[in-house]
Amino acid sequence: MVSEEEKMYLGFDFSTQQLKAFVVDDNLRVLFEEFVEFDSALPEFRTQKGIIQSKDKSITSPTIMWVKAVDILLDKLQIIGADLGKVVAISGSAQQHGTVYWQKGSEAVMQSLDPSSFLHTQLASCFTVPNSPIWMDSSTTEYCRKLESAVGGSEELAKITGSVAYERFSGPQIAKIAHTKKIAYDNTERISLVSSFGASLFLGKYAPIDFSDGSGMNLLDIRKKCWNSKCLEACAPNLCGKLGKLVPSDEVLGYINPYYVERFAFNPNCRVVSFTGDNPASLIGMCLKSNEIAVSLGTSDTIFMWLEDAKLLTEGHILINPLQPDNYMAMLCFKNGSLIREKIRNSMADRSWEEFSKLLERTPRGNFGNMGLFYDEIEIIPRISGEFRFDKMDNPVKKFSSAETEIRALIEGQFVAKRAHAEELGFHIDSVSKILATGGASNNKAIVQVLADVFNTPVYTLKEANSASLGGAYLAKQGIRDREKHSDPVLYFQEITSKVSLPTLFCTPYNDSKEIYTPMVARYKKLIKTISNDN
Ligand code: ADP
Ligand code: XUL
Repeated sequence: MVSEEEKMYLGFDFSTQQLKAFVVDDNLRVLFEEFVEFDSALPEFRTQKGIIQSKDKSITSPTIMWVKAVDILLDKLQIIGADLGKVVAISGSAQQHGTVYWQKGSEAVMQSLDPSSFLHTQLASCFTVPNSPIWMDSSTTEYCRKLESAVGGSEELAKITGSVAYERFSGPQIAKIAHTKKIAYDNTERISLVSSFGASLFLGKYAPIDFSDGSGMNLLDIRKKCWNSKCLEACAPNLCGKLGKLVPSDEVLGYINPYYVERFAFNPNCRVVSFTGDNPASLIGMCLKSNEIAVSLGTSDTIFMWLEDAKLLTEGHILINPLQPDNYMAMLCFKNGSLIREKIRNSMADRSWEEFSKLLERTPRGNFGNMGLFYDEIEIIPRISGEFRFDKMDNPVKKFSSAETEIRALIEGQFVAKRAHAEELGFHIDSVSKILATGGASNNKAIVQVLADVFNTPVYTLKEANSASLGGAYLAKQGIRDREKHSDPVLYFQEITSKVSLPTLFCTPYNDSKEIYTPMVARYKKLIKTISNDN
């Protein structure tokens, strides 16, 4: 038995570029954190930023690379002194939408793992599709249209699933696999999301898909909380059996697989709680309140907020809420986040964030009217790719005159777009609004200052920028609560997070922000229409 004071909870995040883990104590204070960066720690998979882009433009990640990272990460946690025997529950998060295809018989392999050998050698032949399609892929447009027409149009699909069809969503991705890799699909016994795949590894059985991450598939009826048969049929044959059942995001799935008990000295009573998507997990890790909007600046940039009711969106997504399954969360995702910031940093600021920040701070708010929109990959909202620069008269220009103008144009353009689309989602700025920022770039004060200015709203940050893995650790504790005693999940969550440090004010908008950026948001809306028409 682990005593109350010694209890620990472990949260993972299978993100695009790395696998991360947080160990917290019973008061949810962080004790240990570790990560395995795919490109540098696992160079044999030849990923760039965790992904493989093939000639036909499809974007995948090697499934077995994620498996290999698990063994390495647990070793690293032990090396830094984490006593995994004190972990009473595990949960986690993962990049959303990506799919994993398990070969027939894989569950039996997971149940008879040999602790003296690595996980990845034993699971090497478990995946019928060795490279998992991930959220950055946008090669499934034809399957999106087919899905929408099968249910009576895009609006009807949004009514059922919370989103119109999106290329990266799992339904269209599965449809592409079923169509282009028929034998592999037929040999697939179970399809997991990256989150339920992560849970399966620890459980030693196929873990069910949870409501929140399941909402990112274009397959789940977000009101009835079950698979929609029309959507399943439109995507692939025999899909229901391959997806398995759905569970609330905080469901206890079972005990940890004995492999980890023997190999890493986990307690055999350690429980595995459902994993969920990284954005729902961030909502948990940030303890998001109703007057707050979260802006996550990771590989992708996302915006999300808590919603009591599901509303109909023509852009963006409604997901079932991970803490209270009768509530929802609204989300917008932008593909061109950190990677385009890094690209421009590398070409304009000597590969240094410090230099990038200096140049950004050297230019005035509003950038003398220069505006830029940069999409290295086809953006999700709006569906555009390319680089677009405009002078103060909205005339297109080929190049800006200096590195600092280019850098400010990039950052202002990114946040102006976010504000424009967040307003369409129903976000209103008022005197009590607050932005909570998270993700890799939320440490960068110069970037976050622009976020505060563009939204004309104070931005708070948490001590921990990795809210998705932290959310995984919180979810572990939330999951194993006594459900009779704590029947209201939200009240219980408030109780257990009462000792977590509050977000601190990081950047306050300058007085002239409204005057500068409100017109810029209007300009963005106009420019984006012109660009879309020309594309
Ligand atoms: P993910 O969880 O999607 O892997 P993270 O939230 O860990 O992503 O963020 C990773 C990104 O954070 C990197 O791609 C990097 O560009 C960005 N980043 C890290 N430090 C900084 C910084 N000081 N300024 C701006 N961006 C940063
Ligand atoms: C959300 C999305 C990304 C991924 C990767 O819809 O596609 O945020 O979850 O982080």
